[in-house]
Amino acid sequence: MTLLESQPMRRGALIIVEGLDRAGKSSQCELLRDQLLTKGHAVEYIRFPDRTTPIGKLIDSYLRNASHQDDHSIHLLFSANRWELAKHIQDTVANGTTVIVDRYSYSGAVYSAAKANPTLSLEWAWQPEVGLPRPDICLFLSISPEEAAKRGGFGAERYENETMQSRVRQLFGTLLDRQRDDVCVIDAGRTVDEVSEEIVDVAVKCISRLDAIGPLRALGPLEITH
Ligand code: FDM
Ligand code: MG
Repeated sequence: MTLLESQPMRRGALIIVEGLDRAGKSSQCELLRDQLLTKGHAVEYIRFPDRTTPIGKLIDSYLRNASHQDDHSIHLLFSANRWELAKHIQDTVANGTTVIVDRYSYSGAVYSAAKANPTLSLEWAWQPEVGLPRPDICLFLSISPEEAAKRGGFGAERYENETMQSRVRQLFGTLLDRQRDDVCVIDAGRTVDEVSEEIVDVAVKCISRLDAIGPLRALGPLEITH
């Protein structure tokens, strides 16, 4: 038996980082990537929306308030922006690389549902996510409104206002409750190093559990809790 036959390739993990604006997602994703690389893991870091694709450019223009879109239409574009990378994520993970993703379906469903459009419920918003690669773990960076306020004012993009942010906070709670198995809530109100240490620890444990999880799974429909 050759070495290759005796040691089948282990897949990478799909690790999602979610949270409200100013929770420190992007900095923590970069720290996690660097730490995993140092530990010898192959890692790729992806952010959604991916503003570089043709669909991503439409999203970018919408977020900068440079264009208008119907709520359902922009919602489906955000989802399409994930679908256009789905195969790449599957292949990358299958080739042994861990993929860290900054925002995913949870942001997708929650931000759209937070608009309180009567024909755009959380359930409606989740539907186009069904079948996308399912995260092995979703790290939710939790931050209080007080701590968020301390971290400076809002930016100039769409959704960066108090009304949206408080609805987003509430809906994240609802959604994460329904996806409990895959979610790990991280107190992001601590120092960057403290938060990073916990995130790396959870990520490493997730990677070591991959054999038990088996192949990459697909996102299912929202669980009905009422
Ligand atoms: N956002 C992000 C959505 O509304 N739907 C989505 O599917 C995703 C991935 O886009 F306000 C929102 C969340 C945020 C904005 O994200 C841009 P960043 O991470 O703040 O750049
Ligand atoms: Mg932002």
